[in-house]
Amino acid sequence: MANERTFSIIKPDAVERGLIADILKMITDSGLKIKGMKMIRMDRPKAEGFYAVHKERPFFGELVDYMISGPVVVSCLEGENAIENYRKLMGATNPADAAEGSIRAKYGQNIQNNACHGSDGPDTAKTEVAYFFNDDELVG
Ligand code: 3AN
Repeated sequence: MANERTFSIIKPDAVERGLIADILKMITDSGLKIKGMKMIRMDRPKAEGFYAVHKERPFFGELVDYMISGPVVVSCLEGENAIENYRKLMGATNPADAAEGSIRAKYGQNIQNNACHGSDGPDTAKTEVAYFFNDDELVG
């Protein structure tokens, strides 16, 4: 599999608990390379746009409230099979179901406050990277 890019968010609950460095270490130790990274605080329209696919879900409002509740670290990650490898490293959406040693098993608190986001396929990866980064910010 050729080099691939994916998009990651270290979510507000993890930033708040001082876990940025721990999570980034797990990411880089796994072999993924950081192409671009920044700390931002999303406003409501930005978060609503990002999670637009979940608009009809009952948890949408709370999810958006949570994602704008504090700063997040967004990054573009690159590596062989990056999308699938990062999904594996994160573990299942619900930390209670996440494989031992995964980011969500270690640091997730519940199905909403689950520490991190990673793109779920090539199309979303492209869209999500472009939603947060200009080409000249992907310098790594
Ligand atoms: P993933 O982030 O593993 O791809 P998605 O895309 O199904 O999972 O969900 C997006 C985000 O919505 C999750 N990361 C989580 O924060 C939140 N979420 C998903 N399912 C629920 C749920 N049943 N209740 C509350 N929040 C949820």
